[in-house]
Amino acid sequence: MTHDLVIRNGTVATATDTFAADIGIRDGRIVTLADRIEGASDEIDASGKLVLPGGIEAHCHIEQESGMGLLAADDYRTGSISAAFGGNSCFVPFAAQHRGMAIKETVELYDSRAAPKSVIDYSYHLIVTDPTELALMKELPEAFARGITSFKVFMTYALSKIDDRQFLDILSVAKAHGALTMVHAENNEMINWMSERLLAAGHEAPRYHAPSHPALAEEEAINRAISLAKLVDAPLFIVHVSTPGGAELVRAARARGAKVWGETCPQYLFLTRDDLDRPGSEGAKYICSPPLRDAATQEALWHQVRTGALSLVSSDHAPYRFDETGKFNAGPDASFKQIANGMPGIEMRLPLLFSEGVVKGRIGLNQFVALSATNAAKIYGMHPAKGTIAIGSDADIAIWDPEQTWVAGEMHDAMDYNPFGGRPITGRPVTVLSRGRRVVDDGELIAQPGDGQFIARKPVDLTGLKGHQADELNPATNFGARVAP
Ligand code: DUC
Ligand code: ZN
Ligand code: ZN
Repeated sequence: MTHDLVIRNGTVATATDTFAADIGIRDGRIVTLADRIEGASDEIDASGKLVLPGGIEAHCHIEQESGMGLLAADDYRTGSISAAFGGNSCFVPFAAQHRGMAIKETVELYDSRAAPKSVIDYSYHLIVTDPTELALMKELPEAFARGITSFKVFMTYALSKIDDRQFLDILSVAKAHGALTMVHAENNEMINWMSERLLAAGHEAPRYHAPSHPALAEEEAINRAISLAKLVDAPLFIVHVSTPGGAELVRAARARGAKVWGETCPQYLFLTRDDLDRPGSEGAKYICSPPLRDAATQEALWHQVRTGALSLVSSDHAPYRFDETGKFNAGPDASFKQIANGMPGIEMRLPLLFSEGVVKGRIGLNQFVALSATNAAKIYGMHPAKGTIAIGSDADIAIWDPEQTWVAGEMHDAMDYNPFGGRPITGRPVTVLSRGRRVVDDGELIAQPGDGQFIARKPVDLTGLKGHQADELNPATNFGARVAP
């Protein structure tokens, strides 16, 4: 069999196995795994390297306006390049509907942003803030039909939040079509109440962002979101879980058979609220929501990751520069409530997870692969085309030098700071392929903007979903009331 490219002499790892093999690639897909593959027009020597599925970054904000209308610093060119240097061969940013905007218009806008610029494959999660009848009945099903199979909602932020009734509507539509609902789960009124009291007492500095978003606000909202999903028996994904209590709720729901998954993010594993207390206005760099917590929370979240309660570690790359175009768009003296929420991390996610997770023995290599690629591919409907190394899968591959030591500095994103800067790291992705094309080769960018393709995703896998639909929705027990999906 002829191959376009062979990766030789590497140690291959998937979410389950680690083995020595050559990988033969033809027409962008893996067609041969063998001890030794003879002859190829092109080859990469991976001696001493790890050959892993390319990372899938499933939570990032690229060329997206926040609920407040603030545009992220990275567009699809810089965002995808930074993702690739961080070991990713595919990403799934958000396509954000703002109130008054049609879903169709939203998707077309993001197509126009992504298609000409992305160097890696991409899809979108739709953010839904205006679930009109048209959106629920026609536009969300249409988006789903073209392969956008996850819809995100917010339980907080005045301009983005939906109420519980709207949440139920979206969950039911998603369930009917096989889409997955994602949620930013924090109790809006607990946050507003705390913020108002803090500000009234003159506490405006970045450090007060942490107490303004209590852990209980997250736990209450996760519990409510899971309850709403259970009422209609719909699958649910909790984004950026920052509390052990929240992770326990996810674990417990799944243990009872519900399709409820969650992720945490590098900022909750590697930073603490002490970072909000940095001198001057530096603390603004560390404002994100949910907020950074404490060292005990970090350890507890590692436990939740290691023991499988949380299925992904995603970056939540939300890049706002440390200037008036980003963090301080409300002015140089902005209070913690006005400073833009979010920090970059798309290029740091996997090196941090490898260095602090695999090298330090907190997780094994196969779990690293699961957390960085395979679980995202499965949860978001891209497996087995993406997220693994198998015959027939896309040749989305990251070749890692597991021993390279380096210090985190400037990244390839459009940012002017790296919240993880100065950290010593062991292990680095050196070559990244997307469908067999070199995106990054030996630390050099090869791909061109526009080389990435939109990936139409499959419905969420509901196999084994244990029925949680409430009795009250059962026509046999609901006294004849008609409860439409
Ligand atoms: N939620 C996110 O998912 N990202 C940035 C800010 C936020 O609140
Ligand atoms: Zn969020
Ligand atoms: Zn986010």
